[in-house]
Amino acid sequence: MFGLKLQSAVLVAASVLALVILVAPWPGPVASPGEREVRVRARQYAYTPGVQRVAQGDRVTLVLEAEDVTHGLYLDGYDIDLVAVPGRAGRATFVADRPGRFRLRCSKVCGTLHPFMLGELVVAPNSPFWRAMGLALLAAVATVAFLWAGRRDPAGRTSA
Ligand SMILES: [Cu+2]
Repeated sequence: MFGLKLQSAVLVAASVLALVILVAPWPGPVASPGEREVRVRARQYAYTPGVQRVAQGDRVTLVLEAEDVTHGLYLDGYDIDLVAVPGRAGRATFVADRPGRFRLRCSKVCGTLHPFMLGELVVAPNSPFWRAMGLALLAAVATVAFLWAGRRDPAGRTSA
């Protein structure tokens, strides 16, 4: 009887924890991977916005718009190079499969301060991946706890 109660308690606790892992708000800028269009406006000598955020796994279309002169955008880590002329945007699509912070820099000489024309792309770790890892870990711990609770049953009774 005691074992049964303990096993039920383990089951209830595991279910509650699983629910928490599944629905708890993810602390990050974006919730889940998907299609994402990232627009960057370029003018001497800055990108707007200066920092872009996507989620790991996102299929990102990077669009570069030049507002004054011809600008480029080289994305470190992903080896993407775009060129935009005023009125004609440059674009490239890629899968943001690596998390981290990646530097953007202008790849077309656009004036005296061209070397300082920088930006950043932040690829946030994928939340479904970490939720799945959390669930897998919970399942392992709950299984061990459930079996342990069953062994404590004085009557040797186990329930599945
Ligand atoms: Cu430039």
